[in-house]
Amino acid sequence: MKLPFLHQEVDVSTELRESNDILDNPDALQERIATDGYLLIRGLHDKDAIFTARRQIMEKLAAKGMIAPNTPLMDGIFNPNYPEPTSTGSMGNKELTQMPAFKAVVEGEPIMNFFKAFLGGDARTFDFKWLRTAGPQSGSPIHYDIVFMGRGTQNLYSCWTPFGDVSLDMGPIVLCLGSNLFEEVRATYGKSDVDRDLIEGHFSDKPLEIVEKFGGHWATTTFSAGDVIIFSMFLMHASLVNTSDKIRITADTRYQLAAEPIDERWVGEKPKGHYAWKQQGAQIESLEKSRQRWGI
Ligand SMILES: O=C(O)CCC(=O)C(=O)O
Repeated sequence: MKLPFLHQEVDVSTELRESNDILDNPDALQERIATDGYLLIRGLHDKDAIFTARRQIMEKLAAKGMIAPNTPLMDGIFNPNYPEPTSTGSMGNKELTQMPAFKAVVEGEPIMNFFKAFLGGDARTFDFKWLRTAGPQSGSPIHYDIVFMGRGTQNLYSCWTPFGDVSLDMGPIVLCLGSNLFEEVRATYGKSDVDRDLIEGHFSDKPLEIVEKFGGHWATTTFSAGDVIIFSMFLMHASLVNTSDKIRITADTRYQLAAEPIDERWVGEKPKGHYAWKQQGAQIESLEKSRQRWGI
């Protein structure tokens, strides 16, 4: 199906393989993520837990004026008169990410127990949480996560959690299947660190270029409240353009073995975060120049 993706119309498959049938088999899960690069789990979370958090997030957004007046709060319809992009201030915003109802999902038993079994030991999550309030016309760029959080173990996973149903027009996450096996990309871009190298962070502005040049194909699915998708640090992904009038509320959070080294930028009471990348005065190398330097 052709879907709007950054500034292109892209053929995106709308089917992803579910892994619910192998949930109690960590070896099979490990084998699958090594092959596919992701695990889609339907209904991992209790819907009530998701909707409780959703309501509280929506209340905060409504108090800021982001929800269209006289519309049902839980629909999350964006107020077109809101003066700023919807994503402003949501990522890592403690007012939202420290809410007990939010933490009850992203640090709750279903996900922590999943990672304990999957990783074969006690798991922990980064203290910093990326909560996204992605409004109309938003979409995230194409990247590997490793370039943003690769200073600890590489046995690290992202989990994308929708706080509500996400239809195709709400800009769901989109994965480049096969990109976990792009050896030359892994060996160059995949060894970067945005704070050290001051690169753009994303790998391309053109989803079609990726598949033409490196192979793979783009895929997404619709999500229901309670579903999660877990993926490796080396799976290229982005999000589609949100062409609806709603705010897409999702979190992406990170999990690893508690005993392994952790990227210090994302831990503690006040995680340091990106201390150089895109900070004032930072000279960011252009995408074109980075790609030339990497020879890809
Ligand atoms: O939700 C999005 O828009 C992008 C998510 C993402 O980049 C991630 O989960 O690492």
